[in-house]
Amino acid sequence: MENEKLDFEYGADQIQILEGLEAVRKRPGMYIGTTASRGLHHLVYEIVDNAVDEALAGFCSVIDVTLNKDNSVTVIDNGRGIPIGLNQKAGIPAVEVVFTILHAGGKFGGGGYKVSGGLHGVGASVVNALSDWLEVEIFQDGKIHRQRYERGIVSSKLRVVGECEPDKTGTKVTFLPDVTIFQETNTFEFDILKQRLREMAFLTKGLRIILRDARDLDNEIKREFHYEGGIKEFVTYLNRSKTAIYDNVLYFEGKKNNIEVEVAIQHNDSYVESSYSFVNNINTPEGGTHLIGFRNAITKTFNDYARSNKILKENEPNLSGEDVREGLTAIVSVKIEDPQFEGQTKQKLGTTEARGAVDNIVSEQLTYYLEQNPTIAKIICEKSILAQRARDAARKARDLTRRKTALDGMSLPGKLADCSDKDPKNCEIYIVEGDSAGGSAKTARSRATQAILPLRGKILNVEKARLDRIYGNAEIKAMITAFGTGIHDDFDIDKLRYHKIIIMTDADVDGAHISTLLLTFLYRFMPELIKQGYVYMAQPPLYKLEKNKKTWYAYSDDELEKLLIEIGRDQNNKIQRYKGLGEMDATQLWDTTMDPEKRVLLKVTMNEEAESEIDLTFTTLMGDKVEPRREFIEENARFVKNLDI
Ligand code: 28F
Repeated sequence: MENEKLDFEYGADQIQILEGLEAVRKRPGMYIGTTASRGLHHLVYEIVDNAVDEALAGFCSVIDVTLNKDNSVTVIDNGRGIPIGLNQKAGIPAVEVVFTILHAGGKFGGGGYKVSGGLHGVGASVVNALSDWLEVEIFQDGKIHRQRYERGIVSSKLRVVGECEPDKTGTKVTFLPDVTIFQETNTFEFDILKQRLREMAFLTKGLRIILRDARDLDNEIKREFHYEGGIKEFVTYLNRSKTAIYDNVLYFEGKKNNIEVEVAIQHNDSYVESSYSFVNNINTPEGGTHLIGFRNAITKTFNDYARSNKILKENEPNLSGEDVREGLTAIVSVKIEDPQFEGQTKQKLGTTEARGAVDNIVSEQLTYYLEQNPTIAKIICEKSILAQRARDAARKARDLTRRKTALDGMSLPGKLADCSDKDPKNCEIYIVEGDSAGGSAKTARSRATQAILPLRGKILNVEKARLDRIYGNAEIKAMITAFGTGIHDDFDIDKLRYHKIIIMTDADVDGAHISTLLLTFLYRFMPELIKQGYVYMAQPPLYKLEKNKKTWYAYSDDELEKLLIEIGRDQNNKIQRYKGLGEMDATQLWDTTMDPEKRVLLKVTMNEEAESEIDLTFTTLMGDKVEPRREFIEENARFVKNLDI
């Protein structure tokens, strides 16, 4: 930013302020985490967050988000409209403060106005700084007020540009992300925004959020999220492809020490816990004090209830936290002024008071609820006791394997063909479907760096099995020992023996199913492997094409079409459709799928911005309800193509 320009538009006082935004452009990562896809989408959340704050303050009921053809985004709310009057301290209109001064909400705001605030809590000025241009329109007193900024600098003053209905109020913001900042990608993904906006709607009961994709003018897509029941409906939604073991969703709310607490829970017949915690509408994947308070409360309350109602006999040990949480789906949402975050990623709530607040509110209201609903209380206690017994059996099974491995000195699974290199960075392991494909892969592989672990048939669906069965399963045991990381409390990513875990299955429906089973296992039991980018999918070809003794491979139907156009569609073209890996010999398998020089690997990633959605994807695909699965597959048509159904 040249000073000349600044001096022209502003007095000297403002120069320092503008340097604030220049810092954002110099180091965008400091403010939005990353300039990759995630950071790009974060811009939208920042603007929406401000509108959500206006909803939480009780003045806004609808937020409308539109993806425009020129790749800009428009967000409109029907709140009071950002104040346009002069801000005394800064000497510029309040709206300009919001868009041009870093941390505007906290510094210049009326204290405690901002509640939601994005992951980094930085607000609209950061979005402005990282946009090629941004326009804000405010509807107030029958007039439309507009201001425009370019790369964070005011390019046209706040002025009235037209009239609106006299009682219409609200704010409209349109911005175009700066491609010089978002170099990796500047295209918004509807599905990513959809997931986070749905989550925001669940977390703010009554608020209507509309998302439109207007980039294809002939086919505008519109989704609307509106939940009168808030997080209660969130739990129903998360459990929709599971079988709940009682009808009600338990809901507790209250305020203590200026902390607003909302909790919703329901158990299902599965064996996994799906709890999500939020602070000021932001997911806290690492939990923190609010989640600890919640867990304390339910463990204590269920034990008390089970004891005093003689469901748990005197000589029986207490239920553990894990026991009462088996099959639990829960949302814990707190709203705190100025929350403190800890941990490496600053995603763990540290505020001590939150623990007591949640514990108190949940203990008190859950105790009352159980007394009023003995049938439900009994169902939960009985499930917890079954969980306790299974956990006991699992522990014994694990101890046994531990002792065994200690005796034979950490023996690797017999079916594993390990690689000779011992530096995990260089090593990869192929998890291969079926013994015959496993055989070809063993012949084909590069022995130094590629290990092969063949699995027989379909592996256990961990969504439907208790821990004792999971730990007793041969295929799962083989993977755990091969990876070297251990599991559960013993999990240690530094002990990972391969930095690429490659799932290689047939390119058909069965193969897709096996891949999903494997991913489900990894996601539930070793999520760090996925989060840290160690998990990949191999891409075997679908077709082999031969002409004049030359060979080509095609990895999709589209690619086959292109290839046929390229080399000509002749009589003597021989096209072979591969039904499975087993149809390829070792050389072919190496050439098409395993040769690091030529192969295409898909890295498995997850949209951590909406973690609850990932959970849902797995339970929907792996659960036993047919209807939600069909709906899911229809909704995710792209995925279907990959699945080749
Ligand atoms: C499309 C994005 O940003 N909506 C917003 C408001 C309303 C107020 C406000 C916002 C007050 C002191 C800063 C109005 N009237 N949508 C939005 N709607 N910000 S952002 O106030 C901003 C702060 O300094 C508002 C009375 N109080 C607050």
